[in-house]
Amino acid sequence: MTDASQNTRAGFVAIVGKPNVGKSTLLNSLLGVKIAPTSPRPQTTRKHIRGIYNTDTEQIIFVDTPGLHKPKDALGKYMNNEVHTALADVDAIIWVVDLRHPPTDEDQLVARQVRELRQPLLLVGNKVDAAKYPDEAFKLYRALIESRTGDTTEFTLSAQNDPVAVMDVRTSILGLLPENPFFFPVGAASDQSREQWAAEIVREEAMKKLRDELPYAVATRVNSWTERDDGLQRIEAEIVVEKPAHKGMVIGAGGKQLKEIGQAARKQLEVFLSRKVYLGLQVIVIPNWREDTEALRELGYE
Ligand SMILES: Nc1nc2c(ncn2[C@@H]2O[C@H](COP(=O)(O)OP(=O)(O)OP(=O)(O)O)[C@@H](O)[C@H]2O)c(=O)[nH]1
Ligand SMILES: [Mg+2]
Repeated sequence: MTDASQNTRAGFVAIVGKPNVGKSTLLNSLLGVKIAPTSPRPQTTRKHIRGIYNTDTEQIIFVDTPGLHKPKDALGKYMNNEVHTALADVDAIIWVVDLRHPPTDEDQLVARQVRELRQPLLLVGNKVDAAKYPDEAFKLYRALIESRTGDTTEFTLSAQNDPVAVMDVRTSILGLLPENPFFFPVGAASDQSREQWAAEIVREEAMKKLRDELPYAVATRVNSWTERDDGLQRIEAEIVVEKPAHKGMVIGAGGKQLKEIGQAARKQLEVFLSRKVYLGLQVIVIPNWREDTEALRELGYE
């Protein structure tokens, strides 16, 4: 064979599930690098993120998606739409479920979607480390897709601290890849820009620190990123809130909370970039941005 592409296999794999089951944690573990934000709050992921895994002859493009849920606003509708788009045209699907609990309505919502798809399915029972009755829970999830005709492979694992089991998932996917040329250049772990990635790290830290409804009212973006001669990365970012009253709540008394968010985000950025980072943070108001399609677009949700 003279055409190198004939020796390669490559394909897309969507990671779906209800909010907070550990989809993004699993993606990061599958790749061995952190590209997606994770947090204890549901609906952390807002738009699909592609993560790319390469061997010499194989390429898996994982597509992490927002948790499927009943949407309350334009942002929620956008998030669910991201899931449907990601499911079109994939070679395999990973459905992540939380083994600590039996299925809920939101799991049913996901099950209804994956039941209809013919591609191979990997049913991943996650958080086994914290589950009391993992086998019983798994049976209930399995029952939701009994009527499926496509192949299903089952895994029970902890996405957070079970690298061997995560590797089994990856190996299983490598066996499913169709013959294809690589879709992305070798070397990049994600197709996000460094600005998008950094903005997500800031949002992750804001979501972890803020309380009540506020984490959901926050968006982030990076406006500039420059490198100084001595290697320092200078990143200017904005935290966007939807009401003037939220501004002070994010900043906190004496600016304490904003400072904590900034410090935590800077630490993460420095670890992953292996560079010193200066992170400038501003808080701005875009009124009701979650309901405003124009603002959503401006914030990268398009
Ligand atoms: N105990 C335990 N916790 C986990 C495991 N995997 C993920 N988590 C935790 O579950 C929470 C949600 O994880 P995420 O990866 O953000 O979940 P997600 O499914 O991407 O959530 P959304 O993006 O909101 O839909 C975080 O606090 C994780 O640390 C696991 O294997 N065991
Ligand atoms: Mg996520």
